[in-house]
Amino acid sequence: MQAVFPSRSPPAAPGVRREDEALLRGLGCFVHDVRLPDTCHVAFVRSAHAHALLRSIDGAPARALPGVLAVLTAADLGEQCMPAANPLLPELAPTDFPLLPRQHLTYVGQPIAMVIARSHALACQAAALVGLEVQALTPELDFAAPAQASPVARTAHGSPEPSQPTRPMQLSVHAKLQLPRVLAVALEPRACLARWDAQQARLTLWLGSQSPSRAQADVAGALGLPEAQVRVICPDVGGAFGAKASVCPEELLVALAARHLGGTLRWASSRLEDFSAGMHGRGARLSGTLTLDAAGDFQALSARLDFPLGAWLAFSALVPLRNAARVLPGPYRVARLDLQGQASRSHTAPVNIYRGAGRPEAALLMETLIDQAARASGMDPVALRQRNLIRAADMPWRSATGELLDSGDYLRTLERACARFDYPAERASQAARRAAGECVGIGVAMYLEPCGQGWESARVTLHADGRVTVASGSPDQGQGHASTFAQIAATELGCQAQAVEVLLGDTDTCPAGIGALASRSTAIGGSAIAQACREARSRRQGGEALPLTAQARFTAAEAWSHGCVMARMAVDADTGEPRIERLVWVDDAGHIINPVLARGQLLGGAAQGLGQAMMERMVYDANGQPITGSLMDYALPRASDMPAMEIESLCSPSPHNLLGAKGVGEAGCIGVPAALMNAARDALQAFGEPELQLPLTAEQLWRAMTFSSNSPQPAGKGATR
Ligand code: SMO
Repeated sequence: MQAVFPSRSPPAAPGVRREDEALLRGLGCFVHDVRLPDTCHVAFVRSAHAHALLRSIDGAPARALPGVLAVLTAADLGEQCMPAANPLLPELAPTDFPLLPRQHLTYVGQPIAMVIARSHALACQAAALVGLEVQALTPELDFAAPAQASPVARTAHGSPEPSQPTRPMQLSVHAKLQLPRVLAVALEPRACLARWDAQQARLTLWLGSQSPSRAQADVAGALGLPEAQVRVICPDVGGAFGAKASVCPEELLVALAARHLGGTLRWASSRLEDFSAGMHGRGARLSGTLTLDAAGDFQALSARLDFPLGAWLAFSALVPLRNAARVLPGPYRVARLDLQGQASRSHTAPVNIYRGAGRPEAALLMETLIDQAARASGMDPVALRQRNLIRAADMPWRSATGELLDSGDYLRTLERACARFDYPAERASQAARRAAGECVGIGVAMYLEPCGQGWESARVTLHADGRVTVASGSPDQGQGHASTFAQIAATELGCQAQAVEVLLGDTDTCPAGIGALASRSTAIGGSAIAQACREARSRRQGGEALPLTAQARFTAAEAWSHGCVMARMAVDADTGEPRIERLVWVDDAGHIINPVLARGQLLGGAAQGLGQAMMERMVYDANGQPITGSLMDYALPRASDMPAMEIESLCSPSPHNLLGAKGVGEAGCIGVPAALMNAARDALQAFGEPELQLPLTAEQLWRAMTFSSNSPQPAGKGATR
């Protein structure tokens, strides 16, 4: 396969996104904007208990309200279960989860019944009138310790016994990390609109989704219909980030109820519903031990990865555990590896993929361990990394977990970041500020961003009048795919991008696809477009009459982006208030098609990564009640929280796809939190090796300084950590 880059790609006109004008002028079409006649509205009656037995449901008072059409329960809609999780791990226990419960309530926010009314307000009002008789039970929660229930899935990676005797170990460091649960707060909460056409026995579902083909299969499965009898349309989607990758019970219920009632139904999640019953992210507990020999070479990494997944498993729920286990030990050579991971269920909202999906966990654990090892051994953290990075000459590299890293010069990236950051000068200035009593830390993190496996498809039509239509299975949720895809097609066909119309997010007009996930849209989806264009072009050159249509399905071996983040953080010695003073970031995403869009992805990922590192946290109380239920309780970063970032892109083209492209969407969530964690730990070095966790709140940093054994003040009596 011949890779073509970068000479064939014209420079992108700066700032040109064909999506922007409509979106910025309020002319976009989101699910909310789709208007159909005779639409009725759905509100869900939800569990107030994390664990309870449902004794009875009394829908009569709600039904009595004028304008209420129905109150539907499991007795009306049947015993449908959620589609099974993608069986990505070998030991997957079956976990049937009913769309509506007959008896068992297993998380706060679980839908119990649905009320359908003429208006949204009326549906909500009636839902509050539905009488529930329940018997509360003790919930099993998973915040402090692994859930008691047996794991639903496991994974393990180990190295064979080394052929040569291992060198004497010099030093072992150990880290325990507890990632907070967070929410992928999209601008647009979940929403869907379902229309049942009784004559054609066909359902059309407008849905905010990253994977229309997956949603089509899941909805068809729930309805017991052939896939062709379900059309999924994803109009403009206001952000997804993994949380809109898999269907939720509410969406399948709206589809079932539309058929049950023979009409058109709309459901729009409130922000509170997204917080309490939407799909959460992260929340893993990680522990690891890194062992070095006297020279500083990484001899062994052992790690335990514990991923609590909540009450039911979304289709992609096992992806984070699988990714964390396969991405470790990151871009480093480690002589021996022992990784054990498990996923478990508990009485909380479900946890699914969220931007990075296991990659951030792998980077956080490995990079924390490396900085600890540097402090314990007295080696410089950059020098320690330099020593252990996989060499460019060894690419492609088969990792200890069996992954094939395609390309990349990790040493060059680290060196470039050091030069850009002016690392020696930064260390000198840190020493001077420390001598003057300031707490200042420098954090380094390197990361890998594997960019998706499998296939994507495309269809390209050349019209007689010179226009081109491109249809892709990889939809858009704000990334600007139409701009990028038009640019790819224009480059391949030698036409103007303006002549290229792009169709996305409609199972009737687009070919099937895996979807916009795992940083894969450009590398795999874009390559499918390039392949279809090449076929169309050669058929045209062969004299075939127009219009002509070429289809392609492109299957790629995985591309691996990587990068390095360096951050300087000051911590106020009196209040613990952290301030990110500087952030330098070198990312290598291979051949970049559209630098403006790629930079947007990097910045957006960094904002979400910074939020997770510094402030975001879903909190449950001891009864399993979520107590962060709004944006008043849950801290999202604002523009003023973002430091100035210096971003540089390097290019190690991937040999695994037609464009030399890699992914870019998740990098910010992967590298930034790890660098900020290391900067905070470095800032607090004078206080020993405090066990910091994300988010790095002022309170936590203050406690670490105030109650550490190295603290100048005596530790307070009530010290809790
Ligand atoms: S977490 Mo992504 O949408 O694969």
